[in-house]
Amino acid sequence: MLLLVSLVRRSCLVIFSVVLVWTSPARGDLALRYNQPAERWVEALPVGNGRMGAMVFGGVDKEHLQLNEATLWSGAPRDWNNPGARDILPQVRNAIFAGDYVGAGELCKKMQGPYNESYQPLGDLYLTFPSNEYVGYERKLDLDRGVTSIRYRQGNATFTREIFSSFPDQVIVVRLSCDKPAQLSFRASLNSLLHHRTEAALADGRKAESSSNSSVLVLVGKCPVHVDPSYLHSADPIRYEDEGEGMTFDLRVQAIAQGGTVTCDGSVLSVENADAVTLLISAGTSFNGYDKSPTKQGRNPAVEALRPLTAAQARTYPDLLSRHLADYQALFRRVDINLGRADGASSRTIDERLIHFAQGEPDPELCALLYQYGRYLLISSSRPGGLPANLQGIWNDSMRPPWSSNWTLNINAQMNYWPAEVANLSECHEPFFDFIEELAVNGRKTAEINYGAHGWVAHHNADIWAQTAPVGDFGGGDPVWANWAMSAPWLSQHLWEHYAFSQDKNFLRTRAWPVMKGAAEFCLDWLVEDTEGHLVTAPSGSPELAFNTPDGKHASISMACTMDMSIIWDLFTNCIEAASVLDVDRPFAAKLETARAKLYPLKIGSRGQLQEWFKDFAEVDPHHRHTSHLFGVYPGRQITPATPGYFAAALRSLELRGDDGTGWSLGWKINFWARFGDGDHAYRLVRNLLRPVGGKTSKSSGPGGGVYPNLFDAHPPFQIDGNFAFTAGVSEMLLQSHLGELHLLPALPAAWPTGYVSGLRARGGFEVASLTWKDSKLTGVSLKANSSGNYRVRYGSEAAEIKFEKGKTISLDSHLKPLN
Ligand code: FUC
Repeated sequence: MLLLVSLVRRSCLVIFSVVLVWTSPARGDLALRYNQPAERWVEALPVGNGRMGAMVFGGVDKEHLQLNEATLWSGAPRDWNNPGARDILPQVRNAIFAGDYVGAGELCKKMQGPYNESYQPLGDLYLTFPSNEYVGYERKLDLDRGVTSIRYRQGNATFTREIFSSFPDQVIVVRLSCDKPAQLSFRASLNSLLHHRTEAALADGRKAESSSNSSVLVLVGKCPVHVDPSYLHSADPIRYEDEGEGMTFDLRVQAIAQGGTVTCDGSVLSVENADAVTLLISAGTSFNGYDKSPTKQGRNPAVEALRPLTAAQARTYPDLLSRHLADYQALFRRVDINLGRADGASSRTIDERLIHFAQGEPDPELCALLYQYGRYLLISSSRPGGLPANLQGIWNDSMRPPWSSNWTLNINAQMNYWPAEVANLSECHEPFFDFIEELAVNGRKTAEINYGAHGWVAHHNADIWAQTAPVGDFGGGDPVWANWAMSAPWLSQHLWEHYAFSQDKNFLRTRAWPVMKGAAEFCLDWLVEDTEGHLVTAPSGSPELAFNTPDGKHASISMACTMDMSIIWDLFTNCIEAASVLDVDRPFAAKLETARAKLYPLKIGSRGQLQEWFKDFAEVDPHHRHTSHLFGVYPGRQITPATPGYFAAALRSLELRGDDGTGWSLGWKINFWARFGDGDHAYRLVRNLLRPVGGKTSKSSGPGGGVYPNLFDAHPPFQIDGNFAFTAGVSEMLLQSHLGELHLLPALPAAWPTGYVSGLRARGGFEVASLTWKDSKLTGVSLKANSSGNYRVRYGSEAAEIKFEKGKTISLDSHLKPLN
């Protein structure tokens, strides 16, 4: 019991004094450590600046950096809309209303467009050294510095490599050094899976005439004009047009040596007897925007690569490093988290820790590490001015990556951004807003051409060209996923959430509202009345799950799936609130209120579960990875303790689905259990998500997802959304703010009895200056508000109105003493 309780009982307005400057306790050990080089890609360590990424393997005689550039994609803008869809839509609806769900699905195929394009791997840098004999090997990724490093000894010399991807300088930096002089000799070469050639260049970019004055190795290449998705079995999945369309690129590596010599013959860059070497890796592509041909209207990739390289050449290594640290730590150090300690655990390598944790040994620091790794990955894969993190963030070594490494919009792309606001990386959310605005432009055409509807629509998949039509190659995609049309309202939630956390009305007015309103306009046109006067979506599918039809068949398309209804409820509710905050479009908001009241209602099924479809159909796969019908629990706010019947039914649905699933599915379930206030059940999913998958020393210990040795989330295969959902989920266990109040420690598991967190953000414009707990009880909290006013703060079943002052940190500590 806390004094907070008695404050509520006296129902007085409490004005807390402004005190407490939060001094962060020493930051925990935030490194992923290994005592051997990576053999496989999922053992290598990622660095990234939002645009340029590298997977660092750390081999002693052969270092390998697998490189990426976020804008390198196959294809070009094209017309994917399907004018024929307009005539099919009424036929689909007739079939659905007649109960012919299989027939409706078949008809849906006729509304599809082409498949989306694929994210492409840039290339590989190899460094070959004379000797593979070593002792004292250590490889690590230091999350607090955003630097990966390798250290080993050969004879009496200690060699060190430090690698980071700099956002301020837009290059990847590799520093090789040794504690003895003239010991660094190696050969560097570049390769790429894409069509390419290499050449030598001078430091100023001109082509080198002789090897002796060249210090830059250049690889120029071209992407295919089309790459089929990995799941498509086709005769000709990768198509190039050598003289025609296809993105071009330029990758260059420059060696700057202290002592020794540097030469480049056009295929190998050689360094001999140097004391230390800085390699600068730069890349540019001809990408010039989602709506521009990368050949006819493209940028000059050589210019794009040379600009940052020229600027970086003029800086010393310490300068490059300190600029990187200043930029990176300004974001990363905003959140500090400690979930407790277990003796000895953190001194082990990650591979060992995963195994011990899976065997039941406590390792709360591993949970905190994975939490911060999610933040590291977001900072490294999503920066203002760039593209949003795709299915693999920015790290991909394949020309046909899983699901094209695209933006899959029925859960995955949104999930990538769940931690952005709460885990205090709001800026990293920005590329997603830009992308959503592009989809809104293209989606307006798709809505009009395909469906004769206002507003904007997007479907299951998007690519760098902001593809908005349903994919499937005009009939080849399964409508269970391909025809899902609810991306626009779900994506709009992200802009609203940015406002909710930041209280930035200018953003709400100028950027969020047009996107939200356009999505709502589409929904108003897309909804039709059923025979009882309810508004339903038709066609409608619950991603990506089929149901058993009353006549014993499998189908996926019907009407008013719960997810559709909850997403639209969410959008309309957010729009109504936005119109009120901005005092705009009141008649439109009134229309939305009327429509919201008529939405097909949520239903409770025969097993006490929240119905997934408009009828109580049985799932073809009762343990399916998607839990779409629970959108209203998370990330929505329709199903809460204020709707106890639906809340209980949703919880029952989650129990029926079980505790397994793909990586991202496990991550979503952490968030659900947090919202259900069950910290121990959320922790069970935390444990499942940390299952070791497919390492050299670790075998998959479950049927579903987990993490690889480099802590990349395993769908499997690697998919980054599970990493981000983990960070969001743990945040949600410690702080919630979706119900118009700040809820402290809403789902603390018994496994984390003592800990603290600082830097989490909450809707309403709050930031946690500190939150501490001991013996599973809240022991201290101080909060900072970005506006003045009263706000409710809850701990357990008790709540108090707190008066906040703009910009001031309010400590509640003195009011949290146990009463007895
Ligand atoms: C959807 C999911 C898959 C995977 C893919 C990228 O199709 O059902 O599990 O996450 O997206």
